[in-house]
Amino acid sequence: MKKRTQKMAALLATVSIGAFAISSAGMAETLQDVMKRRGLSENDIMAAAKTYTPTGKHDEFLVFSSGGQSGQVIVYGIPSMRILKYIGVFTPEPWQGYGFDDESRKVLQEGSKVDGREVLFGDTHHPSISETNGDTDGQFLFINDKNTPRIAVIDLKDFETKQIVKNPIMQSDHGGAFVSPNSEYVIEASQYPAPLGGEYVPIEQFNEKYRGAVTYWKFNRTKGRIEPENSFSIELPPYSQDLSDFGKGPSDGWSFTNSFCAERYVGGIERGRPPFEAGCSAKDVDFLHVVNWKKAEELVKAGKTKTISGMKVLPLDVAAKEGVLFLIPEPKSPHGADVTPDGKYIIVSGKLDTHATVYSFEKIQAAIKAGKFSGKDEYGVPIIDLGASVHKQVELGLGPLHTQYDSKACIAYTSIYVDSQVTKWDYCEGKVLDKLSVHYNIGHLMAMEGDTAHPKGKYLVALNKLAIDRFAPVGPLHPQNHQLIDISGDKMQLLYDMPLPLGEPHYAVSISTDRLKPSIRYPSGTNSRTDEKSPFGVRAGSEHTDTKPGRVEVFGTVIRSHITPEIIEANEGDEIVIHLTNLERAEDETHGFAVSKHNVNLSLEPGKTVSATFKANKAGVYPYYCTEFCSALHLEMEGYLLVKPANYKASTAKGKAGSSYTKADYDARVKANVETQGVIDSVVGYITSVNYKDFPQAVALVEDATDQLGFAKSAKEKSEDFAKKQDWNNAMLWAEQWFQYQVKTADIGLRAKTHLEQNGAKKVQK
Ligand code: CUK
Ligand code: CUA
Repeated sequence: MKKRTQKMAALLATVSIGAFAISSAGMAETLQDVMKRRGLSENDIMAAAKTYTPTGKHDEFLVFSSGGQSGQVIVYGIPSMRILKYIGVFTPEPWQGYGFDDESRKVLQEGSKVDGREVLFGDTHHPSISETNGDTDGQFLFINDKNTPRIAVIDLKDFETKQIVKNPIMQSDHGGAFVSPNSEYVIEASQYPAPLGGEYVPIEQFNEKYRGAVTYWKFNRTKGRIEPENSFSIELPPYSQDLSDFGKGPSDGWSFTNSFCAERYVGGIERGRPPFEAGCSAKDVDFLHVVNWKKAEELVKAGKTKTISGMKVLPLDVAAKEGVLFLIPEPKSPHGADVTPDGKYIIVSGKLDTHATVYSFEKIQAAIKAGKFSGKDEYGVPIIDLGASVHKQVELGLGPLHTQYDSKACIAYTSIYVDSQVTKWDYCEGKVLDKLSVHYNIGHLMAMEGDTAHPKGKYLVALNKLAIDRFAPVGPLHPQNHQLIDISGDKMQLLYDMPLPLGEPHYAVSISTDRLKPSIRYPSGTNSRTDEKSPFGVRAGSEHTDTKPGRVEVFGTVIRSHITPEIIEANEGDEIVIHLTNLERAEDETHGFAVSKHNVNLSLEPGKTVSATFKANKAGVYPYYCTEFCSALHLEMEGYLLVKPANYKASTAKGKAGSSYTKADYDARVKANVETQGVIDSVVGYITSVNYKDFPQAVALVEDATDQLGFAKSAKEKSEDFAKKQDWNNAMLWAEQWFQYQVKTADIGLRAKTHLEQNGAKKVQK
């Protein structure tokens, strides 16, 4: 017993000598020595200095990267390139309990149940942050799934997926998710043409019956959800629509979607036909779709739509006739359509052309007004003359793809796929300014807030398709490679290679960290997936279990370091429903909950209520436990699910669980507790002797410690009650529980003390 108290004092001592220990270590090597030993140049040291982020310092920008086929979103910081989080979106993610608790499974299943099948992966391509006046506002994140056309809504208050909407008319998508300047709509354009609504039509009727489409999903910002009933689509010709962008400023109210395979070619290698790749690139031009979505919105309101699979669709002939849809030729198999920050131009690059084409919105409007069309396509859509709408065409390199913008006017960066380069150029003047080689085969690239009305410049990330020789080999499947580039000067400088172990990420978006205001806890008893109070949340002391034939329903809680209840009894074949509420208020005090040999793994962040429903299909003894190392007695945060066989008769055999204790045990425990209280008092003495109230982090820790001390007090009272009744067993056990709360108090107190010492707390006059 004495030993534990001594340990506590030793712990306290290490806190005060820690600073000395650090300064005495590592004196031998100089910076030059390290450079020599590791073969680093001065340039390397400069790059390191520009990215290295010391302990405790935060990144200037956060990046939300597509996680590709992993169906997740990857969150990392810039300039450190440290990964902060994977957000489960279209795929179950066990650590966050995503797809394992009933609440999140509902979100996932709403999006993953497709015609009776369950699709548990997503090919994520384009994330997009909600915008206000064309600038990212940090409230919501959207991302599309190319394979099973869907859009997910992630709330950036807690970085959780809240909603997945399936596109009922498309069979694949690509041109999403991108938001209108005030996030009224999230756009999703189809990729591979197919009959709208998913019916079967022979491929020979491709031109007649196969179609593309673009969907405008109505976003309700107050609710934080997409409203399918207020969303609409526009039917498009069966060209392979590719990427979309919304206009802003002068071009607000319009959207732009490029396409490839305007040839409408259908391959069939096995039938002796040349492959898709030949037929889809045979002609010199494809079409940029120019859409007046505000006008489309009016026509939808006026009832000019047909309904396909519950979706309001503006028919192609109506869109063509009513001035909603126009086409402009674009050179050879383009990829990317990126509106400039001022909304005056749209840049489209041809994958098989060395040029980027800068379209002028003003010229496009003039041509439309004058009715100057070079003709119509087979579906009656007016075609605007390329020459009449182009501002500049600039030769950028082999295989230009995507474009991002700088904080400096007229400056753009375009990824050059075949040359594996980034080209920096001036789209106003049509001049190339700089080129930087990257490794290898860059797809998208991303500048800080580089697709908004006010890009921040500073850094650029190249999202490379291959990693080949960049990292230590880890088998035939290589990591992805995101390369950080400094764009603050005239010349671009490569700073850092980050391997990403999830892929393939296509696009990423960034935001100034200070624009994000995520919460650190939920109001107690919250269903985080609906943002509402859970009907299953309970407060401390009102935990209970409802048992009915065939069903056991538990309303429990978790808090350092126990789960209530600790024993759950059921019969073989019962349905078990466990609702748990995390009673913690303290930051980062997440508990987990897993049940032996069952597919149950929950994550309970402070305040959250989650539920698990499963079948106890086999009799046995199943330990359950907390999966997060939450406190010194984390391993003891455990319990038993006892599943009795059918027709089980209670055994008459005598049995015993645990040890028994005497008055001497109790007295020794109490004595040790009193000494521990002395340690706690000294920590409290230090904290209250300084200006801790000026440190919000310390204030939060002190609040938590006060909570724990309150629990210690009530355990102490219980032990004293039992002592009065001379029930030494219970008296001793409650005295031990009293000690456990003291340990938690001391642990938190020491954290506060360390924080205050490291952040220069000052003595105050009492
Ligand atoms: S895409 Cu993959 S590199 Cu889906 Cu935006 Cu261009
Ligand atoms: Cu709670 Cu470990």
